[in-house]
Amino acid sequence: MPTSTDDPLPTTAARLDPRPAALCGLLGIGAALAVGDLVAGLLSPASSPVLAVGGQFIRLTPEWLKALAIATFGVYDKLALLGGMAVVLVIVAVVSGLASRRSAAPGAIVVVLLGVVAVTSATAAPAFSVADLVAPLAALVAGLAVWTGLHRLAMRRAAAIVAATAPEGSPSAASTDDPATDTGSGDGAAGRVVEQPTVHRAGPVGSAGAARRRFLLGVTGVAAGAGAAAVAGRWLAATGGAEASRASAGALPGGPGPRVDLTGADFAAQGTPTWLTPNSAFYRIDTALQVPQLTTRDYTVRIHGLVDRELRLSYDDLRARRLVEAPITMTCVSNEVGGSLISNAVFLGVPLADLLAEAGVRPVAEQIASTSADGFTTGTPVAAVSDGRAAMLAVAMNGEPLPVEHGFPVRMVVPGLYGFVSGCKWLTDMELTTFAEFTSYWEQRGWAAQAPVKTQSRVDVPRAGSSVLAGRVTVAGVAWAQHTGVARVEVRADGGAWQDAELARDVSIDTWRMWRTELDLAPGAHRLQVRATDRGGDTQVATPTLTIPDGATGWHTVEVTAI
Ligand SMILES: Nc1nc2c(c(=O)[nH]1)N[C@H]1C(S)=C(S)[C@@H](COP(=O)(O)O)O[C@H]1N2
Ligand SMILES: [Mo]
Repeated sequence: MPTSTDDPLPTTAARLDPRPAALCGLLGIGAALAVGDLVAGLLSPASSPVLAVGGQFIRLTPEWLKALAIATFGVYDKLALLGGMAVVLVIVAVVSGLASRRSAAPGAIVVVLLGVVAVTSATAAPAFSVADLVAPLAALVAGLAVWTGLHRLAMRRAAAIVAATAPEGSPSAASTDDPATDTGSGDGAAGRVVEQPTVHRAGPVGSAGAARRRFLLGVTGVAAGAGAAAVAGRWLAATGGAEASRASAGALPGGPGPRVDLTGADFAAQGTPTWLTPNSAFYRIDTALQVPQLTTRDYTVRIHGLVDRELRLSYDDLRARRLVEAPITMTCVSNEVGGSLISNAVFLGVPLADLLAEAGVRPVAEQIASTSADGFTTGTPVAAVSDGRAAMLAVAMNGEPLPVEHGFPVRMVVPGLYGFVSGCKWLTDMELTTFAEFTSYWEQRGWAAQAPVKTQSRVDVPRAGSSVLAGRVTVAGVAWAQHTGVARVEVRADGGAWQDAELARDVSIDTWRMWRTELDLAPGAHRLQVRATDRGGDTQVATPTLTIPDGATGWHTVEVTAI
């Protein structure tokens, strides 16, 4: 430090108060994360240290905990994870600050350890590239710099306050304005004062004020800088080009909007969902903490492996091909009986059969191993996409380019298979392979390799736990037997006789089908149940089973009170 006022007092004996100590910890770690986010926003959004660690956490989470998280938080599971991480980080930051009241070392060690966790998480990401190390390393350097800098300012502040409040006559309380009494402190600064008595020099009270101000300045500066860096990083990540690319993806054939006759397809007026799910309400499930930001310009999908001719197709190549439009109900294997992880949309895309025929799939190929831009994988049976169903590489959903969070610019959709074995979003690679050769993301975690959607039905009204007026009560909901079709839905109260429900118009065997009926309910508590039968005559399985490994079974049962 060049001037004496910068370093007025020794800090060796000082001890930080808990509050400034905790503040240093919070700001050190906060600044690290903010710089990490900013650098990631500039280079590659998914390399943000928070997202990298969150992603690694998701990959390592045991199945039971993941199932519990989805059951508890549903589509907000990622928000819950980030919230949990924030709480843990705040605790770690405060504790490491409090552990550093005498020395900066404990906090510095914590910052380095967090940096190591971020770097190892980044390297463990399936789509890792060396550039993804820049953000966590920048975070580490920024964290260390801010931590040591603020800690030093806090120590000076503490030392200055000790000096200012020390009892009269103690060496450090001596006024440096009076060199004659300044015999005890013996530090370099005081020495210089002795040599230059004309220089204005604040006394301990004045220098405590200056040290306080400098710490305050440091704290506000770091807080403002970190806040700005975090906001800029988020903004850069969110405007990674995907939304802009989507906006200019080009007019869809036939103009906007799905061409499908919706008349009589639902009983929405009586409480079922609308037959078509608006994109904004379509359920969303994926492992991506940061939605991959792809653009149509840079997009290619490679089709290779057990084929005669490898294909590499750009977005324009795909758009120039024969496109088909089909309504398809998508379902998540994690959907509990009665759950809401099911939605229906009209998808537009290139028939998978066309692409596979052009590539020349070898007879030994059993499985399509699909990879997403973020490294997620699905494994789809070749047989299922070769039987004439509307399996496709979708480019549009409900008459709009695919929403970014639903896989823009290209995803796979296969009617009748759960999403985890068929619905690869942000699709960049398809390798024809065998079941023995390839194990998909969820199969590695104990889920099935093959998973056709199980026939299911759900009561939407009356809601479970609700009260209804005794007498004739409207009961309505949805049923699905994808790629077979719903032939019949039956409802009963209190384990009594099954009663046929009225079915809405059948638009496609690949979509859900709405139903409604009326039941006579006397005052009191009632258990309502529903079951569906498919066109092959198979009635949905009564035995309740877990969602893992290949989808829940059982009859949706709701308890209501008639009053
Ligand atoms: N890239 C990627 N694709 C993915 C997933 C994922 O985690 N990452 N999840 C799959 C699962 S489990 C389901 S149920 C569907 C959900 O598709 P949606 O979010 O468009 O409803 O996407 C599938 N495709
Ligand atoms: Mo899923």
